[in-house]
Amino acid sequence: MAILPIIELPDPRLRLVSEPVSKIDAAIRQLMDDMLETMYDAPGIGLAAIQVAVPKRVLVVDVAREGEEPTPLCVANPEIVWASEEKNIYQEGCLSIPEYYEDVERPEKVRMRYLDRDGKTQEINADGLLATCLQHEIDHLNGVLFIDHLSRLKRERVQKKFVKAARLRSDE
Ligand code: GNR
Ligand code: NI
Repeated sequence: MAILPIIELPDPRLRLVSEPVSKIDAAIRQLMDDMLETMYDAPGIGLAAIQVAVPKRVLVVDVAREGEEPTPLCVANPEIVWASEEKNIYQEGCLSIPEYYEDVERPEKVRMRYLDRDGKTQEINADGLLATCLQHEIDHLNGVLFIDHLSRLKRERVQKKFVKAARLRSDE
């Protein structure tokens, strides 16, 4: 297992559309394990492969709270097969946009089809924080960030702040 570096805004790779996985082999399982370790270390409740610079349709989540039994979920090639009309608002954050949090509205419940760590097709119903987190991660696989769900003013303000921070780092 390994902790991988997490890429951050304004890294253009965050805008890539990730490629489906053709089969779950040892390398994909290794990637999933490394992503879980990276996510727990951060700490975060979800991580998409592109956040560790791998443009494959792979994500991991665990929304169990501290002190609770861990509930890791490893996902490849996810598809939302149903989303509720009812919406939910959660304050979201992203490991690729550190220390920025905003409310985002998304469907409250979703049904997701995916390949598990053994390459078996699965479907799960998710609601609450898990539903929000899965939608946030699937957005990453499509090059979409949670700030894309905010007003243009807010999005551009955050983007500029991170461009400036990157410039200051490279000027050192
Ligand atoms: O750790 C994370 N917390 C979070 C909180 C609300 C909604 C979504 C998330 S996902 C985020 C980790 C991350 O950036 N995943 O891509
Ligand atoms: Ni994120």
